[in-house]
Amino acid sequence: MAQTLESVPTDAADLAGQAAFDRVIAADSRIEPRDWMPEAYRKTLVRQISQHAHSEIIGMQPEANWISRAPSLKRKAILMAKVQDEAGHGLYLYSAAETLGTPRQKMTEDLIAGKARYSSIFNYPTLSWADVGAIGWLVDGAAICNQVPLCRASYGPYGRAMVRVCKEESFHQRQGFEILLELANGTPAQKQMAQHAVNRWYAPSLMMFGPPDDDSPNSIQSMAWNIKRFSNDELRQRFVGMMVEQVEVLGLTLPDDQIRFNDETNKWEHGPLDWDEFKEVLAGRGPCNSQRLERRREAHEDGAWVREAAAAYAARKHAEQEGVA
Ligand code: FAQ
Repeated sequence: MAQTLESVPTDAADLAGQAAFDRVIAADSRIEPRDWMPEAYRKTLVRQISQHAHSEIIGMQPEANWISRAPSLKRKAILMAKVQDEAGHGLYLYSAAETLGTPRQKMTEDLIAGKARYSSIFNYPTLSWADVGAIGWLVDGAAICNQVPLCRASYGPYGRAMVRVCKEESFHQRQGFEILLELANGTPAQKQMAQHAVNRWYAPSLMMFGPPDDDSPNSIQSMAWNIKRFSNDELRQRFVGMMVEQVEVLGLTLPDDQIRFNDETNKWEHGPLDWDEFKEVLAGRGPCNSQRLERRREAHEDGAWVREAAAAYAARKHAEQEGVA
C-alpha cells in the first residue's frame, strides 16, 4: 500500500526535514502547518497553545460572575463584550492547535476530565466589582506582557493568532485601569475596595508568568525553538516595572515593599512569591479549581444540542450539495 511521506517518513526525509527546520529557526522565520517539524516541537506547541486556549475559556468565568451585577448598563455592556472577546481568543487558539493535528474535541475532553492545565490565575475568586478592574489591569496587563513576544513565535498560526489577541487585550487592560481609576477617585470605601482588589490579585498575577527560571523545565528548549522569546523571570520583572509606574497614576499601592530597580542588573526586583501556593493551585487545590471545572463541564453538557444541531445542518447541506437529499 502506498504511504505518504508525512505518515511514514524515511530516515532521509527526517534528516532533510530536520535540516530545513533548523534553517528556518536559525533565520528566525516561520514554520507552517504542512512543514516538517520535530515531534517534540509539535508536542510543545500543542501543550502551550491548548493550555492557553483553555485559560481564555476558563478565564471567562471569574468576570462573567459580575456581568449581572456590574454597576451600570454601560459597564455591563463593556464587560459582556470583554468576556465574549475571551471566548473568541479561545477559539483562535484551539484552531491554531488543531493545525498541529490535535482535534478540539480531544483538547476539550482533556480539560473537562481535569487532565489539562489552564492558567493558575483563574482559580481565584472575584469578590467585589473592583476585582473586575484588577483583573483587567493586572491579569490582562500580565497577559499582554507575556503575549506580545508570542506574536513572533516561530509557529505561524500561533504568532498570527497572538497579534489579534494582543490588540484586544490592550483594550481589556485599559478598561480595567479605568474601572480602578474611577474607584480610586471615588468615595473612601470605593478606594479601599480598589486597594483590596489590587492587594489580592498582585501576587497571583506575577505567578502567571510561570515558575522561576531555575524551576522552569520547558523554557530553555522553547526559547531555542523561538516559541518563547524571554524567560519567565525576565517577563515578570518587566511587568513589575510597568505596574510600578501605573499604580502611581491610580493613586494606589502595590502590596510589595521590596520592589526596586537594580541599577547594576538594570532590572526590576520584587519581593518573594509563595511558590507553594502556586504548586497547590496547579495541583488542583486552589480556591476555585473544582468550581471552575464543574462549571465548564456543565456548559459543555448544556451545549451538546448546539453541537448536534450544527453537525446535522452541516450533514444536510453536504447531502444537498452532493445531490442526494
Ligand atoms: N498556570 O516550564 P514552564 C489570559 C506550568 S491568558 C498554570 O515555565 P512553559 C487572558 C507549565 O504549563 C493566560 N500552569 O512552562 C485572559 C508547565 O507544566 P506542563 C494564559 C503553569 O510552558 C485575561 C509547568 O508549569 N496565558 O490571561 C503556569 O515554558 C483575563 C512548568 O512551567 C498563556 O497561556 C501558570 N501560570 O511556560 C483571559 C500564555 N505557569 O505543561 C480571561 C502562553 C507554568 O509541563 C480574562 N503560555 N505552568 O505540565 C506561556 O507563555 C507559557 O506556557 C507559560 C509557562 C509562561 C505560562
